[in-house]
Amino acid sequence: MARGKLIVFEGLDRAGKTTQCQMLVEALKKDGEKVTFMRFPDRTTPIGQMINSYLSGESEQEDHVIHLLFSANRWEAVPKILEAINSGTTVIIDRYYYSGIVYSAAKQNPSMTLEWCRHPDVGLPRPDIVVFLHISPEDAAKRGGYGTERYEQKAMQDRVRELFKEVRQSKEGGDFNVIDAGGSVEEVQESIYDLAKGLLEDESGPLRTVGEW
Ligand code: NYM
Repeated sequence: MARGKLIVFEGLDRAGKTTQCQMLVEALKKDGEKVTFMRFPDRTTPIGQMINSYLSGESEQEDHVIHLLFSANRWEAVPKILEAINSGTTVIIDRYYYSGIVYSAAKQNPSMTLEWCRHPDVGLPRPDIVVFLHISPEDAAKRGGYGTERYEQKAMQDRVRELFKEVRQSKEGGDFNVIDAGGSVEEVQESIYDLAKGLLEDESGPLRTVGEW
């Protein structure tokens, strides 16, 4: 039996990741593919609840601590991810460690470089592809401004945008497929669907792990 694939969606807030992820899951299910959906942060676990409380502003956390909690929230899901993939189910994830490193590094805490931030995630399952939904600041603004959670302010988003660029130029940058998210929901969906179908038809070697930069 062929293993399932690991597909990650990334992008800035307001890029439409969640909508597109869910549409892809539905479309692939309709085709008879075995697919499962996950998202990070997974706010349902005890660690996820601490993250949720931090993001909503109900609690404070030291910068390194919250960073490590986000990473721990991914590590606690690894057995589930591997189990699905090994049983032939494709896993589609809304945000992964790339968000983990860019949002933390965007805080500009002097000791939290991209490299430092990335370290706790080394060894995680490495996605077969990353679907990066690219949205211009103008299009993001047209989508009605940001929400009220921590990190959803313009200056932070601008830094996140720059840091995502750095990640896309890194050693694992080749995993990224940049999709213009400025079009209609249907247009964007079509490009993503084609990309995913291509991947599902591909023979793939063993699942890789996230390596050191
Ligand atoms: N976020 C997300 C992080 O700061 N670190 C992480 O590791 C992850 C996965 O959480 N603004 C941030 C990015 C978002 C926020 O995500 C909540 P969402 O997809 O809006 O629930």
